Amino acid sequence: MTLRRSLSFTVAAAVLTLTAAAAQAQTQTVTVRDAWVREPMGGRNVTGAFAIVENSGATPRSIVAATADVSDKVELHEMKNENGMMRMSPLKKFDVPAHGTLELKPGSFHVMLFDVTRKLVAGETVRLTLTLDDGSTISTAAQVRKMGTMQ
Ligand SMILES: [Cu+2]
Repeated sequence: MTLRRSLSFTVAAAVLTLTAAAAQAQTQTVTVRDAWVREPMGGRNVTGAFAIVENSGATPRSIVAATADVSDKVELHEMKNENGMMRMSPLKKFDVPAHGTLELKPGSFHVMLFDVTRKLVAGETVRLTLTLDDGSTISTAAQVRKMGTMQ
């Protein structure tokens, strides 16, 4: 009797653990890869961060904020060609479609870092954290690269 009771407790605990794991896996459908930061030009302290964001889930998600360990002023930006002029404007969010990809890249959507607190040299890494609309965050190491090197 005692053995049977302890067995059923064990099974219940295992089921709870599995349920928790499944719930966690469900919230982690958005992943970030190939994150990089452009080495600031000419000693400036402003630069852009880029990455590929993938959503393997059935729910559209959006990125609503970003932070970096080298800047206290980080904005979500879009660069667009307007009448032959490249213009940047801040956005409130980036959409990551269900079963889709959002590419943050030069000349398009990007994360803008202002007042960068230290000199960034190619090869170093910056910690970049994206906040999703469900409140979860994704932290990634973004490699500093010189402009024009896309490897
Ligand atoms: Cu920008």
